[in-house]
Amino acid sequence: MNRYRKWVMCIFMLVCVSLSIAFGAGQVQAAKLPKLKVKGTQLVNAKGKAVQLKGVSTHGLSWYPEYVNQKAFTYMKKNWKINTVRLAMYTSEYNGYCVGSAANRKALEKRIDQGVQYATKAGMYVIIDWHILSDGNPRTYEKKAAAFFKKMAARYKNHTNVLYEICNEPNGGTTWGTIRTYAKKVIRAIRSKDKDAVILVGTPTWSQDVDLAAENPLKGYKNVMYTLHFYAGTHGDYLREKARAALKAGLPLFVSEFGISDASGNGSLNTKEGNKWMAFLKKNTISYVAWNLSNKSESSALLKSSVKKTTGWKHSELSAWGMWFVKKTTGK
Ligand code: IDC
Repeated sequence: MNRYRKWVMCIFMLVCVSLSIAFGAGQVQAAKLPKLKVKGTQLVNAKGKAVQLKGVSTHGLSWYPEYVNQKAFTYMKKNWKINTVRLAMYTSEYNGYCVGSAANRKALEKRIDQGVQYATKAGMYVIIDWHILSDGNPRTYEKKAAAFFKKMAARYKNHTNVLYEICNEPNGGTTWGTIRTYAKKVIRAIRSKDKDAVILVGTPTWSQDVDLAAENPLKGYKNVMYTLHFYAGTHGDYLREKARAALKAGLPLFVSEFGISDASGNGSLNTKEGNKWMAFLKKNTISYVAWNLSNKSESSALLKSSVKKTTGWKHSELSAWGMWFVKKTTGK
């Protein structure tokens, strides 16, 4: 009898231990993706090994909120083999954060929070993108940006998987000097709450003039990278030359948005130039994020416009761009 009891106790304890390990490990896996940092021009993990993030950007969070859902993120991680989602929050266009009501701002912050939680649960990195566009100068809403990022950094300082992109695409003649001034303010706001999260800084001319940023990069801050955006239908070798020059000067680059349509997000796809870009990114281990997860009737949408599903897409439900991109990430 005594012996029998001992065995029962033993088995009971074994079950408890394995359950807690399984549960604990699950949580660790979700909440604790390896922290990233920047070393030289390269994004690396804690051991200093080069990391290349591969991801998808949402369309505007106000335009296409339905794709911010757990199943979509988990599905893309598993089936598209990507590890990053970018949450594109427009500041000025269509119910943007800086032009809508307080209720709209609250709704956007809630969507970001959901997006971060879904990405975390799916085991993905997540970029919070302050998507300036028609407001070409990031200083237009500088105070709002600093307050926003301070709030986000306080909220997510313990998330090892959150990156901050502080100005999508400065344009309209905004100089690197102006962007640099803006960046210092916003980086300070983030660093007051989070000492080391990776921060992505936009560059002049819709995040193309990385060579100009390389001439006078931000100094005294760690884990800062500079964004390079390209659309292969419009941008070819001359832009890769700028990137090469920037890398040579020691500037860490991150492709937080790209497509193979033309720069309007529409028009025909240039797969030949797209292939050249992918080879370039691979060679230099540069992270990349594809524009955009939606079924909008435009060639830069990853889904066919007839497809209403918000997850579980079959291959045939992807647009030509979606098929091309998923082939790149899966190798199939
Ligand atoms: C485009 C969207 C389009 C939307 C427009 C708003 O694809 O549906 O109507 O913005 O102005 C960028 C921008 C990105 C653009 C995209 C395509 O970061 O917001 O999205 N693009 O034009 N830079 C280069 C191309």
